[in-house]
Amino acid sequence: MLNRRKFIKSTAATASLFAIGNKSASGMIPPPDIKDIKPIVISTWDFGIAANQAAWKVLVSGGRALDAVEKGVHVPEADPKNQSVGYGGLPDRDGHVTLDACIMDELGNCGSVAGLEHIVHPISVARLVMEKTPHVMLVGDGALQFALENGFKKENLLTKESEKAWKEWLKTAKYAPVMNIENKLYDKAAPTKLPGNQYNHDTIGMLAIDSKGNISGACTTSGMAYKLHGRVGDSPIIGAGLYVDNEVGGATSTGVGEEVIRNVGSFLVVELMRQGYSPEAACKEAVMRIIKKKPETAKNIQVGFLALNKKGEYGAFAIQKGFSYAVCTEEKNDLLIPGKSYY
Ligand code: SD4
Repeated sequence: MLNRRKFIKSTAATASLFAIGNKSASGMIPPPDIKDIKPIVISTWDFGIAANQAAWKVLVSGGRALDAVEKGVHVPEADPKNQSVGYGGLPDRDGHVTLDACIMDELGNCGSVAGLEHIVHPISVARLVMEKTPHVMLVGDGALQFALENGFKKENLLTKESEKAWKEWLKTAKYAPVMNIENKLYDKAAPTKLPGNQYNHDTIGMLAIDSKGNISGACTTSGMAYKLHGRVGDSPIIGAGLYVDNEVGGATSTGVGEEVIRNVGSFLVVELMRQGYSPEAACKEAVMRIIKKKPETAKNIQVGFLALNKKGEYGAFAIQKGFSYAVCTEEKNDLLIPGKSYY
């Protein structure tokens, strides 16, 4: 039971969170004045810097946030050095590179693919699912068939480096994710020198606001390295790895997808922002749900959330230290910010 002191403290905290949100009597957050709207793009991890630059080109020329996030995440998807997204991603335990991605626009439209093989840009397949079908999600062979029917080229996504790392991992075949390896991975000149079982996971989640004030988001990954064939993480699941509500803002996640799915993480972050939480406070609360439910598990895993509200305010929070995100605006280009963390 709450004692009086704790109650006063939590009431005060709630009040200040509501003050941040500036809600109207109807409970809705009033939209910002159109003249205050400035384009912005944010994304997870170090590789977000290059991805944001590509997205920014679209935003600065008056393009739609949806196009910006698609173009933005194409950068890590096509980069063979990035072993956690798209081409060059680390395979599952059977040697298949299987990709998960989803995209969501300002109208609440969304599309997703999971367990997609042989296609360098799963995000664009997800967008086509959104735009050309009455469905939200296609998986596995069906997603591949749909991609091929729509002109995508079948390619081998397993690079020599990733194959070598997988073969190294097969020697012990021990699935032991090591947290905080994510942001070290990308910059490594010779990543295969890391012991195979140290490859963890890493995802790009991107959120953007365009000059009309509309928000869209994208999330794409090769998922957990050496996962069971058929395993799907949070990244292609709307509400878990990504959620956008144009009245409120957007959120995305990275880290151990199972915990994000269990807590419907990104939807939770957006709903907390709707209630008046700042982006960082909303991300922190979502992280705290994971920690409260499974404190022992949480000690050894990483989950990070990144959020952007309708006013262009952003924030992040992760379980462990080491999470970073990139921000690109008119004033700040390529800024990389360490996310705050519980530990
Ligand atoms: C997954 N959430 O497949 C993804 C992986 C990830 O940072 O985000 N890693 O569970």
